[in-house]
Amino acid sequence: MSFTQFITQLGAAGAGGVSDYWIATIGTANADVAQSVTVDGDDNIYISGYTVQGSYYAVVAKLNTTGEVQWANQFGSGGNFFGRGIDYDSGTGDIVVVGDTNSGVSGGTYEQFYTRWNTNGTLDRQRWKPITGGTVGTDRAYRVHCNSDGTYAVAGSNTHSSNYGGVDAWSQRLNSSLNTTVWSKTHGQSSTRAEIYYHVTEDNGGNSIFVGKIEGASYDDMLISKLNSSGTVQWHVRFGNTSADQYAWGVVVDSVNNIYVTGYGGPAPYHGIILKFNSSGTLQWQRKYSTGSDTFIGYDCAIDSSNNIYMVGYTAAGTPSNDNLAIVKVNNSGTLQWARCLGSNGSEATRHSIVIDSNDNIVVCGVTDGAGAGSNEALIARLPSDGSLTGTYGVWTYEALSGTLTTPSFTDSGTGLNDGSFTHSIATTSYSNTTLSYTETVEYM
Ligand SMILES: [Ca+2]
Ligand SMILES: [Ca+2]
Ligand SMILES: [Ca+2]
Repeated sequence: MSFTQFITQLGAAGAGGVSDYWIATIGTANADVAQSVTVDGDDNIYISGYTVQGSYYAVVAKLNTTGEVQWANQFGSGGNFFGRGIDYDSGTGDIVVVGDTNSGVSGGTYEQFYTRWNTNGTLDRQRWKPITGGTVGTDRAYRVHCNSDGTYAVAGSNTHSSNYGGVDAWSQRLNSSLNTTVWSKTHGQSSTRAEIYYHVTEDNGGNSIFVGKIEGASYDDMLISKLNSSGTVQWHVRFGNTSADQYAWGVVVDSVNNIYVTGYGGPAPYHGIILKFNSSGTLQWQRKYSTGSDTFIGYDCAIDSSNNIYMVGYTAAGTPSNDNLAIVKVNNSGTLQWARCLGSNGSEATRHSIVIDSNDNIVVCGVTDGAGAGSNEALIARLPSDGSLTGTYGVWTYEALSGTLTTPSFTDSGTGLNDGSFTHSIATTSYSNTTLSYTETVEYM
């Protein structure tokens, strides 16, 4: 299989005749989706996601700082592979990608897989979690974080019969060889209600911070959990209200271990949510970003060297008047710095991911069906952190977004969670891995 890349440059060309800022699409005539983005020590960009070529295949790709693909791999065989979380391991200099697959799983359900890649695109190791007794459940791996001690934290969910009922939030650490669990925990209410961890990061004390959702009697709330390096729960917070759903999809910490959580909530039209907690789980401030009668959905977040927080998501506000990627920047005190909207005539609605590189540039990824080779395309953009370079570039409009940042009144209503061990084995696998060829078109605006 081969794919096509288009790069649209923003602003004036730099020393090498190319711009530091750009919007790129990568994909085939079928659906191609980017799920998560990270950067290495040289600010090269790596994305994980998937492509639909009959079955779903995981895709891992590297782009340089001017947006050109360096390599791309299609991973998987014998079933569907959803590439989801990606993170750069500064200890080994490798890239870790996790997701889930139904390959080799009876009953059409899903198990987690874990992979590690050298920065030159060589697959270093591939593992998966086979079924280990009990019922065949559906397990998901949404995000991975490479910890400072060389272990890997994975955020996900499981429906294993040894859990507390229904879907449970699943926290775990894998060892540095990706072949055994350091610890693995399931977190659930004593009911069939659903709990899920969508994201994980690490604070400066080696603790893991997991965020996601917890189902209530009528509505869902945001779930934020701190576990120490041994997997002992330090605290859980259930944040929201009883009149609408709230979900947490992004988490970062600052240099003094404050925790920032992003997501979205209802009632419709939905709005973005940004919360700040201290390291004890005590709320410092809470914000709601609304685009009026237009939906705003917040997902991932990132933090720059000045402790500004960037929330990425999508909104129906702005031009073109359909779903467009959106970024909201607030400072450490929760004051709005700017909001921007990046869109084409197609839809940019997906679970976007964001990272800030070593020069405080913004890198986002997601999807578009308004540009590129056809159907959905993976979307990657590198943008300046000062919000400049707004304008029209080919099919793209990058512009100021006029929304309001207010203070909502979400509260912690207590989680009632049980925390138990969820032991499982990890097996070596040999799924197919194919290096992809591509053609590149660069548009200078
Ligand atoms: Ca496509
Ligand atoms: Ca449950
Ligand atoms: Ca759009």
